[in-house]
Amino acid sequence: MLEPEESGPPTHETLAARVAAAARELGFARVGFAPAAPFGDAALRLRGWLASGYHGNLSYLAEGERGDPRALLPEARTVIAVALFYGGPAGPVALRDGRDGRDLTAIVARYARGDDYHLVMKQKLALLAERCEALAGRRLASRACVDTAPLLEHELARAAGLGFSGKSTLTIVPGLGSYVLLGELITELELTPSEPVRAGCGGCRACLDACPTGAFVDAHVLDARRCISYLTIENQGTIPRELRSRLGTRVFGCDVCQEVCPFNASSTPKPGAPELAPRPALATLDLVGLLELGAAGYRKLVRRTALRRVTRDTLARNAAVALGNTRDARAVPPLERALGSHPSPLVRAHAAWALGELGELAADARTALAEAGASDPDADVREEACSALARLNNASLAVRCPA
Ligand code: B12
Ligand code: SF4
Ligand code: SF4
Repeated sequence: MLEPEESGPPTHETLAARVAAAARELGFARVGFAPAAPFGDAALRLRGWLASGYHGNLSYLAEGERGDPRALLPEARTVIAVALFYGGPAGPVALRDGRDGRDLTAIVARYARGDDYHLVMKQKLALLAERCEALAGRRLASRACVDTAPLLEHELARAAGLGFSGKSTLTIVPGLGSYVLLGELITELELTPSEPVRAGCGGCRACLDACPTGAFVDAHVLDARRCISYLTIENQGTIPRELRSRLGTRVFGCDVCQEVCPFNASSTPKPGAPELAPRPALATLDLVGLLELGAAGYRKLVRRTALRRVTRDTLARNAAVALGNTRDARAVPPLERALGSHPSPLVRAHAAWALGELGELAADARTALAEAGASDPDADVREEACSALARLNNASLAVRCPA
């Protein structure tokens, strides 16, 4: 039997203050409350965005009623929106920009270097739900959401006063920046709504100009199909050729639009979630090791991390592209091995492209490319190998693909 913490029912405001304190104790850097009501404009904007095709293969974004939390919990009165900070102190690897490809280390986006935030967030939200019940002195219908539930999380964060929508489309929390992950506890508990944040980007447009793939159609509008996060994680097939060189050595996600954001520039220590702190294995991941990762190594690497979302072949495909972007001769032998013997045609095709990208450094790989161009069982691999060979030979062919 649950007991209230004091006799006499607390006001919605007192309860809100107590819930906020409980959330902070659980490690959330910020918490806010929004009435569980439809969003209106935001749902309309989402429909326009989908109609433009910017979502690519993310068809789940068109499913469900993302603009009303009550579609997920009919009894809902309040959405408790929370932010988990993961920016933490960043070492040289964490800050390095891979576009110049200075070594053979892969870049994994910051949010994915520690434990999988879905697991961390869900666990903390479950504890928060228990604390809410203890504070209310009764059972409460509630639903914990992070990322995967059909909800516009930026809108909820804004409505609950956590932050504002940056031109990067990301939620920026004043005093914390954008290196936060969002979660929600939809509850039947009535809590006084939080004040919205009155701030914005002003005249800044650093993220729009810095994006390596030119993924922003406009301020606040992203073409997901061009975003490196989409290309390296959501897209399990071929990475469009014209975008590959823009990936640098990023193999899982991208942080450029956050690295340049002035709201992330402060070095004041912030209340980060220890579970999201970088694991050494992910902060300094070797590209050759990733290309040649075996089944057991893959399981060990991705266990309880966000990398679980992608297959071993997708990681190897990304590693092949990244090796092609290193401009480093040490990338040639592993790429040649992958071209000759990787079981996945997707990986072989991207390895062929990468050898072509290495130019003169990969001169010794001409024979391997010609062989693949002539006899690989997969038509895409043959095509990529011939195209890479033509680039290596600069059209004056020493070794040719068959006509
Ligand atoms: C699909 C998705 C992606 C897609 C598309 C991203 C996008 N911007 O739409 C891809 C795979 C590209 C992606 C990438 C990343 N993602 Co993501 N993603 C999502 C997801 C699941 C849905 C987002 C969505 O609904 N997109 C559809 C578009 C239309 O919605 P929207 O961006 O919210 O657009 C609104 C605004 O732009 C606004 N708007 C439009 N015009 C205007 C004009 C003005 C003036 C204003 C104020 C607003 C405004 O209206 C739209 C509707 O409300 C959310 C989780 C969730 N359930 O919400 C996480 C989420 C947004 N992702 C997250 C993260 C961390 C990332 C990455 C940083 C990961 C990485 N390091 O690689 C990148 C960042 C890229 C970027 N600049 O957005 C976090 C963001 C945390 C934060 N601080 O904001 C979220 C919230 C997940 C989470 N639970 O924490 N993501
Ligand atoms: S995450 Fe990278 S690729 Fe995606 S919008 Fe931001 S800067 Fe561009
Ligand atoms: S970089 Fe500038 S424009 Fe982009 S989100 Fe940050 S403040 Fe806004």
